[in-house]
Amino acid sequence: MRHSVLALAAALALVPASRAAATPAAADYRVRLPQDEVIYFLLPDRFENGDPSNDRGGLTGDRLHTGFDPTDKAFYHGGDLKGLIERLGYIQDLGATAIWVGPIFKNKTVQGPPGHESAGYHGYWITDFTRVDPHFGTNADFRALVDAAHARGMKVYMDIVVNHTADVIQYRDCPAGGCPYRSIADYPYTREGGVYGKRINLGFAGDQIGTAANFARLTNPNYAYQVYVPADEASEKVPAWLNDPIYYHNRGNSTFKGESSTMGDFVGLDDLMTENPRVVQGFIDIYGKWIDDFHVDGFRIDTEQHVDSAFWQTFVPAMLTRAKADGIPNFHIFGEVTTDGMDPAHTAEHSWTDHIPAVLDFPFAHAVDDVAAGKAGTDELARLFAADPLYRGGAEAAMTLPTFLGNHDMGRIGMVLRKALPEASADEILKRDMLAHAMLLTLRGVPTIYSGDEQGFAGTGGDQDARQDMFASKVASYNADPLIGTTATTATANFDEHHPLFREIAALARLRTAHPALTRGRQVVRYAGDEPGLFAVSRFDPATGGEYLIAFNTAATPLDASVLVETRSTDFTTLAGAGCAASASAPGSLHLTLAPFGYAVCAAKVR
Ligand SMILES: [Ca+2]
Ligand SMILES: [Ca+2]
Repeated sequence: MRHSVLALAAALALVPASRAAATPAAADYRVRLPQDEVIYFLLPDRFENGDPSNDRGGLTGDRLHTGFDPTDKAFYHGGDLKGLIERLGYIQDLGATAIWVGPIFKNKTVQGPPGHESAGYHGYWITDFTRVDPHFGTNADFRALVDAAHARGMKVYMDIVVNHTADVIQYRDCPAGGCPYRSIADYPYTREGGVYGKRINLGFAGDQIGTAANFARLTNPNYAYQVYVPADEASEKVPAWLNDPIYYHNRGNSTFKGESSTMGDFVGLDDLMTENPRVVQGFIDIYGKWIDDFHVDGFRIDTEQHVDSAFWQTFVPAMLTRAKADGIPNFHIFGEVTTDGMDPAHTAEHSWTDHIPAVLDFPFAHAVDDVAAGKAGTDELARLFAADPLYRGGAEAAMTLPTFLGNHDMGRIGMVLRKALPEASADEILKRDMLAHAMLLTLRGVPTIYSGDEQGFAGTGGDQDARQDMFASKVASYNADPLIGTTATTATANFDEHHPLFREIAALARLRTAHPALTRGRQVVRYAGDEPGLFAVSRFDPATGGEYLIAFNTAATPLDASVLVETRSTDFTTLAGAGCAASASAPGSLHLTLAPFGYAVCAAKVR
């Protein structure tokens, strides 16, 4: 399997980084559609340290003041935008065409109760929405990053947050934190501290009447809790309007159920009153300016499902209009709508209620993880794709969903495989990891590689345990975790372009971007079963109608089968993997022989 992928890489004459910058593709990156991209997702703090002088963000003191402690997975490690710029060639060599950069905005350096502090190294605790966090560099560095990526024909997607800011607002009647959610029914907006409390906010007709006149009557934020902003943080947030507690829900912590899902604080983070038209306009101004000033190519939206739908229905069209006016016709927006399992109804529902162009395909991640780990039959994939018409825009829209195998929250594919198969050999884990990546890079959706997966990072869990450094790490638990496909560890830098996963991903990414059938082509499931074994689809070139048969064997045993193809597809060329017969056995039937965990991508000759 690997040999033919490597042969493919040679045939495609991989372009070294130094020459890649001058390829003609650089000129037309704007015309590429979202589904034409291969995305590489990284957290800047954990990717490359290009400037040790900014490691403490210009702050002094211990780690609770600077946020910097490269030995602790909960603190800043030193990665920055200069480092990312230096490594663009590596990302391009991998075959990625777009970079999703974790949030770069200025964060609250450290938050959390005594003894449980953590730093904003991940970027999701924003205080200043207008500037780059000093740990990562400057706005000028971000401009240099976007310009350098564009010069290579690569796109840059920003990771944005509107659901919450850092935890700054406090509740006097809940000094210890962990404040429970107080519902609208128990704590109406027009009473202070409960239904029998003092009358306040008279005439406010509720958060569902999104007019300026209605929200002008909401002047007292103390309906559920007595809120205050600590004096030393009174002007911490930028723009300045964000410092007024009236623009937040202030109802205590979300239980992630019912009303609290959109109105509760996400583990203490200040939850914005996104129903208020002042907040809607505020965020249109904030993020519109990043498009205007930096000409970024898209947004990944954090915690989308915890913001009311009306907000998105106004915000999304405003961003698309802004991007068009800035000469960015194919600006991509994809939201984070998480699912606990293979539940495409939930993600599709948000495509309708929020009018969001795309959502991260969590159901895809769950399905491929289950199937690649041998925990489910291949029919789980068939059920996933059968739900594509549920999305707003139908199966066509499903092609723009960023697909992935794992991430910085749920953990990596390597971790999933090892947990599911504790007795499996290192070689079997590597083969299953490659099979999962082959699915990611050939099936419908926009393949999104999580930085480090291409170097065999696994980890022991999600969140902090899945955020290993690409540069030499000082975190003991990261360095103790064996990597997949190499004897190296995270104690040394891992930008190895000869790693077997890197080489396979690079070859398949180039195969994908070279064949419109694999980026824009309609997909039809040809075979799925209720046990591990064969999964096969056909994808079709949108211009020629040429058929690409793509088949995977998720079982540990060799596979021999006949698969339905178009009757016009009589002769096939193997583009990756191995196992398709050179010609149909009879009209409409192609014979396949796949190795254990093998796959094949075979193109029918177009007559
Ligand atoms: Ca640095
Ligand atoms: Ca919210």
